Amino acid sequence: MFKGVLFDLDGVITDTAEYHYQAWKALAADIGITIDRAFNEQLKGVSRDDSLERILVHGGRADDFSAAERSELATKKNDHYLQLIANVSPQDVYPGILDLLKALKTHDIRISLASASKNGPFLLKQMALTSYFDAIADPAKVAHGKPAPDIYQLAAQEVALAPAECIGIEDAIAGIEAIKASGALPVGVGSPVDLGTDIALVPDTKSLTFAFLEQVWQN
Ligand code: B16
Ligand code: MG
Repeated sequence: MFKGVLFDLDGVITDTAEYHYQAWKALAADIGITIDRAFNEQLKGVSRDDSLERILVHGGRADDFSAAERSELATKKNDHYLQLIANVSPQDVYPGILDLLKALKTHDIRISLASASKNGPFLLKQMALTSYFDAIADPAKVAHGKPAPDIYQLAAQEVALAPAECIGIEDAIAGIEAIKASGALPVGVGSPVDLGTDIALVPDTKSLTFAFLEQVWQN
């Protein structure tokens, strides 16, 4: 039986992936770059600085900004994002997630957050979910962002488990790659087109039940 579940946040626990997209789209438009939802798939799970780099490369402007200007752009995006998430509440928790957290607690499974977002602790608090988490891995402490395994390794370590004893749940391809590289067992929320055909998938969080995770672990 698995001993821990390592949760991504944006796109798994709540729909903040949409707010990230809106904030990046507006920021990109300010500097003459157009991004669409297909391109946005490449930003999901990717750190703030790495997301900006991908947008600048996409718009052919990778050499146009100094480090200080990039930092300003990233701050501007985050300020906008913070406005968009200011009113996030327990009602914004995705269907099935609260029941899953409760079931994991009942079965003494450790719960750890493996989000790339520096806003993760704020969001858990807004959704009244903080007390369910035994640990929150701090993305500022890891050398490499997703798709590197670092944040999943740290999330497992923070609950005194090896990744191989854990299931990781993700909505983004960068995150699925990170889980695989860490040695944890991936479960994807999304489509085979976006996340691949070689892992367990659910179309949405309603299907993320404790029984489903047990079944995935046994297969
Ligand atoms: P922040 P996750 C990721 O969160 C988001 O998917 C990604 O879009 C975002 O750029 C990244 O967090 C950093 O977030 O700017 O708030 O620090 O999916 O790993 O929970
Ligand atoms: Mg995500």
